[in-house]
Amino acid sequence: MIRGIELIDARIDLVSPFRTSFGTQTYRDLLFVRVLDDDVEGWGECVAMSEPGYSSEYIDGCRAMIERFLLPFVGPQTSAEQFVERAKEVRGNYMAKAAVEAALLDRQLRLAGQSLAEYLGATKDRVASGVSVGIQSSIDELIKVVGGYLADGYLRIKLKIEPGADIEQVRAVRSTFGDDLLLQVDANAAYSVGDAAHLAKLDEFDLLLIEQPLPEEDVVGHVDLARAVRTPICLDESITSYEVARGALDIGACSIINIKPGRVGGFIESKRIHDLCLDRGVPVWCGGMLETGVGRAANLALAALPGFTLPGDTSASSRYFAEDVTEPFVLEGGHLGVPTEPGASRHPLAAQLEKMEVRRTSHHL
Ligand code: OSB
Ligand code: MG
Repeated sequence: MIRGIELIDARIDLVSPFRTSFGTQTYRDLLFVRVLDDDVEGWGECVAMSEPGYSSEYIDGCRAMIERFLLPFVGPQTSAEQFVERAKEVRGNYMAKAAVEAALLDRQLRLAGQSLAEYLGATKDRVASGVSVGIQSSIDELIKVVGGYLADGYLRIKLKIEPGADIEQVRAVRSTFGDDLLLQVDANAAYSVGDAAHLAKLDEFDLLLIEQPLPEEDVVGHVDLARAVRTPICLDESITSYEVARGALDIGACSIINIKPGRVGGFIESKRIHDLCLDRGVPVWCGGMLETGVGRAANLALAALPGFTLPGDTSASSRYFAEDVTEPFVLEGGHLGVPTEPGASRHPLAAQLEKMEVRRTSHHL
């Protein structure tokens, strides 16, 4: 029986600043949902960032959303599936919902002795890891950073780009590391449709995809762009649900989808999007939000589904943190192992969490 829920705020330093077209992160504010049951506990990680730069959600807003509107949906025996149904009356707020869903899933799967991978229908026991490389201060620095990740064994490189830091950066990485390197770019919505001719200059570099070149709301703009460039368009920010995914594919806004559970309201919705894409032969890959091991464990289970045919942003703990809040995820031959233990999340190590914790609020049912 669920007795209560805790919301835990913490902060963890990143090993190096992470610069994107929407800002620079040097640390990660964290929000965990901890469901307290008689026998087990369930953990979920909220992936919202401190500020609403990637999407409209942000950590403090998610905490308020969860406390005021989502916790009332959780009773002593509420399953993740029931929570998802009940939470439909709250619009949007995907990352807040996903954090509660993950904690409930973790609780019920631990009670049932089942792993999230098995629950979702995973077919792989390890997943290929890519790495997302922030915008660097110079091309020399970029080459050094990419070279370091390749030496670590990462199987795919994603370069963050923005106007003024795009074509020459990609050219340098392609010419330094060769044509066999799996390479893609992510603009985080930094361009407009008028930049189509500029973005078409990326075509000569044989990228796997261009991720979210235009604003989240400009799904239709991506249709025009997709016709003007040869490189496949992949959507991240725009895809907030199964319905948006279906519509975007129907109109030709993208030919690849980055699935992030937080962005679409959870793992149950992620699985629906995966199944749709698998059915249509559309490749998907698992994105990331600089998660700790708590959320990374669940992402790896998702990435083990058969439709995840491209390497994801599921990097090892050491790419982000000197010390993860959980036992670290370690790269082995360019892959991360898919957790097989019962549950959805890897739980924090008490001593680690203690060092990072900022505050904790308890809610009794
Ligand atoms: O757009 O994919 C993104 C990180 C934070 C917010 C948005 C994005 C990212 C990344 C890094 O690209 C993914 C990761 O390594 O977790
Ligand atoms: Mg992205």
